[in-house]
Amino acid sequence: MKKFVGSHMIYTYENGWEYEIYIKNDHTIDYRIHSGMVAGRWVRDQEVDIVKLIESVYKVSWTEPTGTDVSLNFMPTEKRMHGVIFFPKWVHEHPEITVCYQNDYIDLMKESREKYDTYPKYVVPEFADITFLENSGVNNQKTISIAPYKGMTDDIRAGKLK
Ligand code: FER
Repeated sequence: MKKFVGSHMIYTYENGWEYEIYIKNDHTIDYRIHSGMVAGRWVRDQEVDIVKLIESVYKVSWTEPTGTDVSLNFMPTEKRMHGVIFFPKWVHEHPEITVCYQNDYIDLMKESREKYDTYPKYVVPEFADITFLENSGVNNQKTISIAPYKGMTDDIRAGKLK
């Protein structure tokens, strides 16, 4: 796990959705969503389960306050990952409610998951190419500290956002 913790990655799913994740420590992630159904959503200090499956293959799994479940398998040496996202019906129907800095809207997420429908879930299983990979250390508060904007991932890849 030592090598994986601290990883800051950007990846593009085969459906075109672009995501960014920072493995903050062995049980916490920060992330930003740059394109796709919930583009603009960003989250810090999400509790997750992280395991090393075999050499260079890591699994990150968690459930969101929205009720969305996520399980991601990273293969950094191959620059590939595979993710499965299990969206409650309501997130698929009202994605805009979840597009925010979630840390400031936890109560709204919890109210919405009770108010709207959960089933049937919308399952999105996709491979992705990792387009940026860097280790920014453990518990770095600066790695993911501002809202996503158009062109941000290009700036990160160009080293302009340090
Ligand atoms: C990812 C897929 C989904 C990811 C986060 C999510 C950080 C979260 C989705 C949601 O809460 O809506 O690859 O990486």
